[in-house]
Amino acid sequence: MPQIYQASVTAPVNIAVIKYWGKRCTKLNLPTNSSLSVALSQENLRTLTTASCSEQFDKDILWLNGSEENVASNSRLIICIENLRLLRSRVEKENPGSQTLSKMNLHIVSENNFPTAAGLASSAAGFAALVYAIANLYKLPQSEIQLSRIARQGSGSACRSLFGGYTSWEMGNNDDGSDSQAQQVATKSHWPDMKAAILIISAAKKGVSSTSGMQATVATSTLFTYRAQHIVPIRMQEMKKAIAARDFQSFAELTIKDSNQFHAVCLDTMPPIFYLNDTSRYIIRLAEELNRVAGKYVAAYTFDAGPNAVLYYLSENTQLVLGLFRECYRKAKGWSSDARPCVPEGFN
Ligand code: 2P0
Repeated sequence: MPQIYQASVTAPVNIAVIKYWGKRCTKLNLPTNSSLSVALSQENLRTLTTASCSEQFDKDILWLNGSEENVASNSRLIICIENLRLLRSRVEKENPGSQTLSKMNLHIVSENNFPTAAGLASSAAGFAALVYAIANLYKLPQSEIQLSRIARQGSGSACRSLFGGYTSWEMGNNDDGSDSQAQQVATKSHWPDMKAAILIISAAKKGVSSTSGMQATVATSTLFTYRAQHIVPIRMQEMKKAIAARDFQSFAELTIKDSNQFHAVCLDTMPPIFYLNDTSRYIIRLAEELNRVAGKYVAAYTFDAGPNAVLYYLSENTQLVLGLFRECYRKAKGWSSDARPCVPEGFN
């Protein structure tokens, strides 16, 4: 019976506080601006992936949350696997006695510990876990930074899920993507008081996918061009400084402004893209009112390509922030039946 080789890893969901939106090269997933994210706790949100290979497997197969995916029609998945096989074949060439794992078919089993229908970004954790699991299976010498260039080609935001804590994706300058990679800015333990909560407003699948939404934005929005060239580079520096100094006031202001600008850019796209709904805007007003009454930033909100909110707050304000949002959730109309008031999160 041929041997089965196997490796398992987990990867966290990441939520950007400086948003990635726009590609300068769709083939290599090269972004038009750098971005920065926070990895959420793996207790509540993570992808667990097991990669195995064997001479007895007759084709590559991926099972995603129990259902078989068609690998042959998933070009991004194929690119990731091909890149990893190439690196493994180099290892085999340099170590003539080693097993030729690069020639065997792969079986990949990937599961999220959160409902896929929760409307939360799962492709980032998914591609990060897949790349890392195969890299471990192949015992590749490449660092997480180097592997992030491969995960990036699966899904842009996936490159940031190879790290815990605070991670930047540096857009790079090269046309071949060799310097478009993620790196850790700070560990989770650097800022122990930082907390996050997710407010699941709707589990519905988003109307416009990120990939097609950003292409429409690149083609039609002038605000987008200004943002990418003149605003994000400054915000990236300011956000790194805020994190290094554990300065919640600056962190919150930048997070809120960048979320709102990302949605303004979506609105500036032709035809306009609406990811926020009435409940999202209600949450924005509530957080703004909370901060106004407190006279400082207590809760920082951010929204990705969908209506669900992520709130960042300091542990000293947990009762205040979660109490308010839970209370309002109970009373508010318009929260869909699959909504959950909040899922308090730590960080990975
Ligand atoms: C982000 N988003 O920085 C931004 C904010 C959504 C809004 O990264 O086409 O799923 O696979 O590279 O990574 C979503 O985009 O898109 C995303 P692809 P991806 O998190």
